[in-house]
Amino acid sequence: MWCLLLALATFAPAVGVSLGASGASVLGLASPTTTEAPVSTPAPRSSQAELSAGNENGTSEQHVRIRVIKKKKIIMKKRKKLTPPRPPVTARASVTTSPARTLDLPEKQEPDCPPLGLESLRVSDNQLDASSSQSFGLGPHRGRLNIQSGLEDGDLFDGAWCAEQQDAKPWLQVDARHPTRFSGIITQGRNSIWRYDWVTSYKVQFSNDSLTWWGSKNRSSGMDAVFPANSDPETPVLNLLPEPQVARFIRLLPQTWLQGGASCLRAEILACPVSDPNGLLPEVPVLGSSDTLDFRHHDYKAMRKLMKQVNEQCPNITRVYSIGRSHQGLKLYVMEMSDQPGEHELGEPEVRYVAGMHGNEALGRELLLLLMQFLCREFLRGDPRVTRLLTETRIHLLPSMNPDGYETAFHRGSELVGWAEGRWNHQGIDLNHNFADLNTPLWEAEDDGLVPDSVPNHHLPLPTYYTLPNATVAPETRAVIKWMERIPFVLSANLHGGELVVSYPFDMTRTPWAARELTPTPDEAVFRWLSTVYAGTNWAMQDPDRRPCHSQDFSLYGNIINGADWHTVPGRSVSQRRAPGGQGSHPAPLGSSVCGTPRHE
Ligand SMILES: *[C@@H]1O[C@H](CO)[C@@H](O)[C@H](O)[C@H]1NC(C)=O
Ligand SMILES: *[C@@H]1O[C@H](CO)[C@@H](O)[C@H](O)[C@H]1NC(C)=O
Ligand SMILES: *[C@@H]1O[C@H](CO)[C@@H](O)[C@H](O)[C@H]1NC(C)=O
Ligand SMILES: *[C@@H]1O[C@H](CO)[C@@H](O)[C@H](O)[C@H]1NC(C)=O
Ligand SMILES: CC(=O)N[C@H]1CO[C@H](CO)[C@@H](O)[C@@H]1O
Ligand SMILES: [Zn+2]
Repeated sequence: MWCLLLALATFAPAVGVSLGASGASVLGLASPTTTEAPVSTPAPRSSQAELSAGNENGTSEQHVRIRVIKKKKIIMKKRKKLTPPRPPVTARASVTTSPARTLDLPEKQEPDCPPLGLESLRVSDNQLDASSSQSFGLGPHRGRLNIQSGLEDGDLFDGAWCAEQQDAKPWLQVDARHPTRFSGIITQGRNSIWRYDWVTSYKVQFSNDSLTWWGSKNRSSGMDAVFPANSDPETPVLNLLPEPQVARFIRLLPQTWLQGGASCLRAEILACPVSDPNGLLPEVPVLGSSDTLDFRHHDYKAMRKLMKQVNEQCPNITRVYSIGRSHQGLKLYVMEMSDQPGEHELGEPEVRYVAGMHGNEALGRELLLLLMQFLCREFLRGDPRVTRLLTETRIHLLPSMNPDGYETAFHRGSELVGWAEGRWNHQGIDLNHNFADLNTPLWEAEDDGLVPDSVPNHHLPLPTYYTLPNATVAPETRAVIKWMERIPFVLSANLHGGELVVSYPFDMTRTPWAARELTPTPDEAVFRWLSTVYAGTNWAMQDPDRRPCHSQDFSLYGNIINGADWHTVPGRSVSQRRAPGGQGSHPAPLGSSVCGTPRHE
């Protein structure tokens, strides 16, 4: 499932209009509704490790900022059962203080076959079948790893396949359509704000004709294998089959489930294509892309190497520099692309793209790596449009603002990482909410009639609390702020995972605590135009058949939205857009991403 999410924010042109202000991040004002930007949240998934860490310590509030993407009431309906009492919301509420995770990563589980594509939708709805379903919204087509519920339970977009309560022998079936070597199964429980449902054990059966079935046997006992499944709604649990089986159909047969709950699950099947010697079935379509672009995922070393290569290929228009280090000491590399690398030329607008502030959101990072390769290649080819872009602007690409988080998520693998692991920086801080709130002081000054005579409406200084040495500001955030102070950016974009939409400022509602409210900047028209240009030329956004990430259909509004009208986020990355104390820039987050972390797609 592909959810491109763009948050686009811009700045006031350095000259002229000042755009009102900036994204703001209230390092502290996090109201319960604002724990997460809907934008950037791939999915409310939580990993077991984190939940248990929290339970031990009673300090896991940060990990339970789960219910992103949704509205206020939802967030307030936190799952008490799993959540230790949450400390009162204080100035630090927006900061997550997870028990410091080290980069000693659990062994990477290397399933031998790739996902069949329940999550990615390569497996279509009509390949999924079930013994029964509680409702259409809980049908077999919803039994896909990482799928999320809509706002309400009971609508068409529920968060799992659920068998009817009275179904004594429930099963979920996948028709791979071709002989396939099944090697493993990954399951999750039901994604819901209101209910707990998950399967605690299941059996697996196979068939070539959907009539005759055989089971996966336990090698030691010779009996049907019973696989241990989930113990919370979100953590993906992988079971490799004792013996991979070649068949066309596979069924998961829940044996036990959470008491008081129903047989609900979301799954991914690991499967390798096999050739069909009899040629009775249509050829297995070749996976992958015919595009010559390099679609691998790049970990830190590979990313650094690729940036170096681009620099070597296009020395005249590129420069690689670092704006600082992550908490764990990884450099935050930027690729600068312009005709005079290293120089600010008068009148040449400075633009920046930032990806990967949520470390586990992989797509933005890959898109920026592709963009730098594209600009280099097209420049060498003499493409006039690219040449003009490089001559008349100075572009800065930061593919990974949270490299520590990425490494964590990358090593775990996309199917098993869950939504939380690697999302925050190593200290547990959500970089997307870690910037200073510049909106509030500006709006207060406006209300007092002080703008623009006594208080400027751009180049706002950082609030004092934010500049104290003990302020909870991540090293990654500090690095980006310094960067913004050093370079007079006029436009910026952040790429996120989550929804497929361009979101533009403001991101914070002017009415305190309002969950959503149209909050335009003075440059509303410019932002709408920029966002529309992006959305209008984005192939995935223009695809009429695309499936929404959640239930909200942004295509009704041209795939763009005012951030605050979507979901207020004080202290969202959008705040980045505001160069604190810096140039009159309104950085714009431009997000792109996926409902999950793409790996095999
Ligand atoms: C297989 O059998 C062994 C011994 O009876 C048991 O411990 C194990 O849990 C079984 N595994 C599965 C997947 O059924
Ligand atoms: C199912 O089909 C596969 C591939 O055609 C074949 O190798 C396998 O033996 C069949 N299994 C059964 C039980 O018929
Ligand atoms: C870089 O610039 C130099 C000097 O202008 C020129 O000779 C060279 O061909 C350029 N190289 C590339 C790869 O454009
Ligand atoms: C941070 O330092 C300031 C002044 O040094 C102090 O007043 C404030 O209480 C400190 N804040 C925290 C959260 O420790
Ligand atoms: C307050 C508390 O219980 N802190 C504990 C949190 O967990 C770490 C690691 O398990 C312990 O070292 C702390 O003492
Ligand atoms: Zn994000």
